Amino acid sequence: GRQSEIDALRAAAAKYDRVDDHVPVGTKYDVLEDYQGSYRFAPIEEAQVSRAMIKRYFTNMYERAISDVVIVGAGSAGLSCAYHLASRRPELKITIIEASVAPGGGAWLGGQLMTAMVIRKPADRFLREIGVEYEDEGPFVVVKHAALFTSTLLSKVLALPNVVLMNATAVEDLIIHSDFEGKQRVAGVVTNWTLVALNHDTQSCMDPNTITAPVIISATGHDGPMGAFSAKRLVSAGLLKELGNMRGLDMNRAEPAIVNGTREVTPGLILTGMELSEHDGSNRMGPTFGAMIGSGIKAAEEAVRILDT
Ligand code: AHZ
Repeated sequence: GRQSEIDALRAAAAKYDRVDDHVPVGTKYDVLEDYQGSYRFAPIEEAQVSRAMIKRYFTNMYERAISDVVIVGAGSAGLSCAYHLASRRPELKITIIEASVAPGGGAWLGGQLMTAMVIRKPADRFLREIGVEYEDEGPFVVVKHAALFTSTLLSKVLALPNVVLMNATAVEDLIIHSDFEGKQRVAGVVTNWTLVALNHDTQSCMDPNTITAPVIISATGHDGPMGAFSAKRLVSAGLLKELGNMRGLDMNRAEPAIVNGTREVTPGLILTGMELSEHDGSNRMGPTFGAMIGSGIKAAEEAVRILDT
């Protein structure tokens, strides 16, 4: 009857996330998907667009100020870790902080700006899990474009309801607490919008923000303008004597060293991906990505072990 018609119209109107009082509840939107020149959109107010974004962004910031796991860096290792952890533990609040506007790190290309991506077995199992096609070359597989791997993985990670990704946001420092015996533990990260972080030398102090979590997983890559962030901070904070520094390229040594070495390097902080090579002084592998997947999965399992004990 009339009441169910009104309810249906209300439900339709609610989808537009209205600014209160502007569009009367029950308005039947005159939309038309027509590509012959009569295409008509549902009406909108500019403030509705602002509020739709602001409300969600700041709700995320508010809720994720206390997270279960923070992953720093959304490259191939960080994203593999996020997928493995978030898909298996839906109750965990997993927050990914990525300094760049574009998540994905170095995994948009294979090597030397070429497109194909090589992944050594047995890490090909992960490709089947996320549904990325490849060519089998015996000991390794080849994905036709690294962007196919990265975009698929990214879309799977972002579709998981327990994951929040804050990109264009840099981790500027670690929160380090001491217990009554003086034993130190990484207890969170200090964040700022990347454009603010880039301007610390040109502006007076622009203070950062914080996120606390029982487990921080750092996946910021090897040394570079931003890379190896947490490993370097452990040194300057006095928690690590010196960096091992990434060694020369040796694919057969590098990949197992990174996967098997992935661990909680200091209480509360797990290192994964190429950041670990700077901490441990292990070799680089160049453009072969199986170790980033394996290390990300190992980091996820380490996080579960810490959270469950
Ligand atoms: O933007 C960085 C990138 O997306 C991000 N990042 C770095 N510092 C950050 C900070 N706060 C927030 N302070 C930060 N985000 O971390 C991401 C690192 O991704 P990556 O692709 O550089 O590292 P990865 O370890 O995931 O993958 C390494 C891939 C490599 S390098 C290599 C070699 O040189 O031989 N071989 C492989 C497979």
